[in-house]
Amino acid sequence: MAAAQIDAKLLEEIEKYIKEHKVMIFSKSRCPYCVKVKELFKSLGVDYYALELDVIEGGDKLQQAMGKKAGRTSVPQVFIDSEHVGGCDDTMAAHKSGKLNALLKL
Ligand SMILES: N[C@@H](CCC(=O)N[C@@H](CS)C(=O)NCC(=O)O)C(=O)O
Repeated sequence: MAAAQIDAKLLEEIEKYIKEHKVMIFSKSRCPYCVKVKELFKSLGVDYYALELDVIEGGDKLQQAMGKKAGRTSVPQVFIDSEHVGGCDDTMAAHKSGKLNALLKL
């Protein structure tokens, strides 16, 4: 398969995850920033879906493709109702500013 086709397939997969889960976190199981955002959502009583890219097969490829979707390949990357919130710092800032609660309709 050509590289462009592989990229398109990976992006499609990313979009599917984002569409299917109200709160979608692209994460890694041992990443402290990922743990922090998951703890935040837990403390808010909000369900989320975390895809642990270091656990699933092909997670590294999805992580690279995330660069095209989110402009960054670091984890975590958080999406709420398909809106890109960002990484851990962005999510914490959004919580502080009230944007997160607004997105979550809390
Ligand atoms: N400032 C970033 C820090 C995120 C970060 O440094 N994540 C590390 C994992 S703990 C990362 O993505 N490293 C590259 C990798 O794991 O491939 C944020 O707030 O999300």
